[in-house]
Amino acid sequence: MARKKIALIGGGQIGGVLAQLCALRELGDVVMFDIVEGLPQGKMLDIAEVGSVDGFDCCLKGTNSYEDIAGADVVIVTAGLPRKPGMSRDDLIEVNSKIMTSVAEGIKAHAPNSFVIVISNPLDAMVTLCQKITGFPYNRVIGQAGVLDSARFKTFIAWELGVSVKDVNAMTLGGHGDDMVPLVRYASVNGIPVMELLEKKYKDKAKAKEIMDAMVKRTRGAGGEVVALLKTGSAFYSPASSAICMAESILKDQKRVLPTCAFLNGEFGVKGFYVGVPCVLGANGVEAILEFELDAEEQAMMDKSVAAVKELVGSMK
Ligand code: A3D
Repeated sequence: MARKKIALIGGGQIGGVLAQLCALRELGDVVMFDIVEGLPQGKMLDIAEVGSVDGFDCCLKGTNSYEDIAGADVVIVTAGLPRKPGMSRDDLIEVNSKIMTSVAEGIKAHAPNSFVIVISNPLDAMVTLCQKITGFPYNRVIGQAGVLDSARFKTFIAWELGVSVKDVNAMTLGGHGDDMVPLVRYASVNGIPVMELLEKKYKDKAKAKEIMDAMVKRTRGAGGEVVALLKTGSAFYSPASSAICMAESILKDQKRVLPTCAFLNGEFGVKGFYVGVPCVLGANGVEAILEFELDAEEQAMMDKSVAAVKELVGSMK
């Protein structure tokens, strides 16, 4: 049986970590495409040369030609500019739309049967554009945002409560912007509601709410917090790990339930837009969208987030 093949479009900061993670986890053979000559070739050579140290068997190839992505099972797109301090993700829309247009055409022509995971920002708009241009079915074109936003939320909860992050469960929904919806009601430590634990810790409901509000705010601004510290780009380790988790679920048919930027057809009251919701990811890409009742406050936050996504998508020329 042939090995799986993963194509990475964009060989920058995130692309490099994606390639290394694919190799370390032996997810399949990897080809990295970038328009800069030498960059993908150099990065892939660098990673390939530690196969004996890390103990992985896979072929790693860097390329400037789309022909090399032929036969890819999964394509992960990071081509595009990242934010600089003071920029919002939406400021990238004009330049990254042009890049995404050429990328999607390349994928359509050379990897027509692939599953595509988009990471380029502004995420919700770039996934929409990628699907439109490739014309691939919606279950095969998704975006990574929610796995990372949720992971950030979980991290802050774990730090606050002094527990292992492995025992924290929490999720964000909505668009990948400042209006994303961290779901406080469902945040738990091994099933114990986080709000209950905060109220026990502080013996004060108002204080517990204040602490949770601060974690929600930090989650919403977490990407910007990293950008402000790095000054030269945005987060790259964490988005790479998050996308690999989604790719692995598809490649290995794990059917993990992951917050995914997926096309909605009425779910959560949204029709015709890509928005972050919990999805079952397996061999058929998005195999199911797990819909559940939002309370009035959550629905209002979701509506606000979706309105921002609609405005963003509408602003694409
Ligand atoms: P960076 O290190 O600049 O890498 C981008 C790469 O894209 C560079 O190597 C470019 O040469 C390449 N590129 C540019 N144009 C093309 C093209 N037409 N075809 C192929 N490659 C091209 O950025 P990065 O890796 O840090 O970030 C990549 C993208 O991910 C940016 O848009 C970020 O804003 C975005 N990002 C998303 C998240 C999410 O969670 C959604 C998180 C962090 C960053």
